[in-house]
Amino acid sequence: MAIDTSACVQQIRDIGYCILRGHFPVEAVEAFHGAFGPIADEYLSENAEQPNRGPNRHYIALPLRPPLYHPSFFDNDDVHAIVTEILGEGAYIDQFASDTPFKDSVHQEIHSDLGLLFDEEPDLSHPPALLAMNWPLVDVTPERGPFQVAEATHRLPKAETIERIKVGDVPLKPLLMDVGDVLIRDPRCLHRGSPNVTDTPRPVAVTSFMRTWYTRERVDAHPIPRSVFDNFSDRERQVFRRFVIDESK
Ligand SMILES: O=C(O)CCC(=O)C(=O)O
Repeated sequence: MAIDTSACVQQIRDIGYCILRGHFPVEAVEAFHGAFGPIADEYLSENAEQPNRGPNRHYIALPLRPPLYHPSFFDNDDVHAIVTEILGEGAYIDQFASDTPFKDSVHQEIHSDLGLLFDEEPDLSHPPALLAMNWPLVDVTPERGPFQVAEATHRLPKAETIERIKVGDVPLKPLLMDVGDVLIRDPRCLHRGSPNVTDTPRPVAVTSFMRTWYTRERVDAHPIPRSVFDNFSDRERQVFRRFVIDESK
């Protein structure tokens, strides 16, 4: 189905996010999910007792190789159009990872995924320096710990708005998504992960598009195998240009 990318851009500006429904091929996302299982198992064999996103919730950096990598995720005309209209030409990716609440995860604190651009003006309202893109590897039901978002909070004073959310002045909306759906969001839009009460882990893929001038320390990114990078389109080479290349693979 054709996407009205200008409408998506407007939605991100107005409410902080948009969802492209049924946008990524289901088979590609299912193949990603199949490869994610063993990676998560290996990660958990060492880290299960040290959850890094709250109880039974893990952020796991991922290697960019098929089938975790698929061109429909990163060489996507609509995603590219939306990102470019908001962040300008030359936006690049600095992150490829996953967020997974497992059984018995709990509500996270309400938060933004981004520090301040200008410490001296914490409440300065400005356009986004980066956009996050998430796509679920399983259908996200109310029981599987949906991402909850407080719409239109991305340009409001953070501390005060978190208090308003806590007292129920601003609602938190659970985003129910199916495999193939794609969330593009301003990471300042206040949100939290909710509890997964099922035996089915709920991984979502995580990537971030950055304005050309914006950088942050990343210690978790896996180098991209040379053989994978060499098969990228020109646009993918451009977007992954700041990743380290592993020349041995
Ligand atoms: O995946 C989720 O439900 C939310 C994850 C999140 O916001 C975080 O860990 O910072």
